[in-house]
Amino acid sequence: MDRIHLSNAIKHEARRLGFDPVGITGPEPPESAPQFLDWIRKGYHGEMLYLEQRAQQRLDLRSVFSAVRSVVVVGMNYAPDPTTAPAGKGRVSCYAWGKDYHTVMRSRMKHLLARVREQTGVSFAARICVDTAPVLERDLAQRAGLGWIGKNTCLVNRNFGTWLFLGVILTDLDLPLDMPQKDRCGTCRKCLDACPTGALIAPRVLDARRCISALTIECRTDILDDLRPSIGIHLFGCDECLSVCPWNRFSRPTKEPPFQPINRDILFDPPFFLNVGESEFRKRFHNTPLARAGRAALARNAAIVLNNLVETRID
Ligand code: B12
Ligand code: SF4
Repeated sequence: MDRIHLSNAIKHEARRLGFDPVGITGPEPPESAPQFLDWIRKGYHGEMLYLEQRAQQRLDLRSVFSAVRSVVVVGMNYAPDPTTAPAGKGRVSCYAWGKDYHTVMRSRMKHLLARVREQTGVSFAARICVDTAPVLERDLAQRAGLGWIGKNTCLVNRNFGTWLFLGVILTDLDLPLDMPQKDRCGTCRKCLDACPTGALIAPRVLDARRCISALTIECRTDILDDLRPSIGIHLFGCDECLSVCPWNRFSRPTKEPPFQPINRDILFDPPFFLNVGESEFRKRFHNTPLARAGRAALARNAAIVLNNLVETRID
């Protein structure tokens, strides 16, 4: 089978499995290597030391998969449906309303590889990455033509806006490459203005030490007093710099069953997270993104949100 037919078969099968957009890029070092190294040097990664420790690997895909010749990048729509959004005084980022995207995407990508091998009869080696390997997924997605890097640092797509999960398959296949898309942010700066903590310190530069997503999900220690009021009602993650993006007007709510809201009765309820015991928390949030942060972090966040609700009298 020639490389064009093989790439068409991969893309066709990927779309059949719910991935859209899909694109292919080469194994060259990331275009944004200088931005990434500068970001680490300035300490913007904060407590996420793994980003610093494995920084060199992020600049060389061969250090992750030595045989790599092409990279297939897939996206999956997780746009929220306002009509099924949980109700309550707190907020949980919509990426965390359903099942953990890491497991959903990984199992679908495994399925994709099995189907392509079976259908084409071509044998090839591959490594799947969904946040699980030191690769710059947004850089690869941008190069593979899935969209452009918005000023909020997220990959933005004309049809799906900001609501895309990304997955990467490193393969030893030599596939035809897709063209990158042009930057369509123009003069807009809505995302920079929307960030409650001023974490987007310049277009495409996020100081994660101030980002509500990093503070409420990754931070295992105390959250500094001066940042607590700006956390507002965010119990877990933050969508402020995503939801204001004008390109979301073209998005459609995801139909993927695993991304439909679960635990809707308590997901936005700060007192629930303050009081819930470990076994109830595990039972409800097993295999969801909230399990990553754990009950203690959610209780800390809930205390901050409850205090903010009292201080600002948000009803
Ligand atoms: C660490 C991490 C975080 C950290 C730091 C985020 C950050 N902006 O650096 C925190 C915890 C804050 C975070 C938050 C979120 N994350 Co996160 N996160 C990651 C992770 C694991 C690594 C990212 C990383 O390497 N950061 C270092 C910075 C410097 O790199 P970067 O974010 O990729 O940014 C690049 C661009 O900005 C680019 N760049 C800068 N200027 C320019 C200019 C040009 C011309 C070009 C081409 C590129 C470019 O250079 C950077 C380096 O390559 C990735 C998975 C992965 N392995 O890539 C997921 C990932 C980026 N996260 C994701 C998501 C969904 C989120 C949240 C939306 C979740 C939420 N709602 O709370 C928020 C979004 C916040 C935001 N504005 O970024 C998705 C993003 C999907 C997308 N469409 O972009 C990813 C890809 C996971 C996935 N597999 O889907 N995340
Ligand atoms: S809100 Fe505006 S500046 Fe930010 S990513 Fe979207 S289009 Fe770009």
